[in-house]
Amino acid sequence: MTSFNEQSNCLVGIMMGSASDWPTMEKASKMLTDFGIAHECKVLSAHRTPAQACEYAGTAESRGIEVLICGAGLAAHLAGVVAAHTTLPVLGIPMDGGPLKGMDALLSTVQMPGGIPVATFAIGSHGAKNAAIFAVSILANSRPELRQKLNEFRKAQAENILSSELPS
Ligand code: RP5
Repeated sequence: MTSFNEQSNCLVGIMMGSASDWPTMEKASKMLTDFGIAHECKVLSAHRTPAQACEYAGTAESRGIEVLICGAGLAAHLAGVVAAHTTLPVLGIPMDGGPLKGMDALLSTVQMPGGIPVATFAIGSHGAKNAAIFAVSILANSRPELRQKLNEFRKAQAENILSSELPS
């Protein structure tokens, strides 16, 4: 069985229920890379590898991780199960796709019973991107250089919008 007992140099753990989630979750990974945040990406399922998913969640804090980002689709229980095994902030991203286009995953992720919170983001790629930015803003609370990078990111984003040109 996989064991998660080595200290990590990563601040963020990205988990996803299936490798098929990677095209979406890659957006979160890329955003963290852009901010220079060390992170690791794992395929671990609440349903199909429950013991390993719980072990990863339960050992994350002691291994040095500060934020967990979880993406899952369909009856998406990963973020909730992970949150049940750690008091680290857990950011949940409902995957799009499937017959219900991600509405099933959205409701499964967001409707946590009181006491075990999951911060739930938009369905799909926008959620993945925003979860990573939100992770940066959490980490920035104790890292002024990251706060500075976030402010620069916002400024560049605004300049990009203001300089948009439409086809004539
Ligand atoms: C969920 O089931 C995964 O997170 C994925 O979004 C969905 C489908 O998984 P695969 O059948 O593609 O492995 O647990």
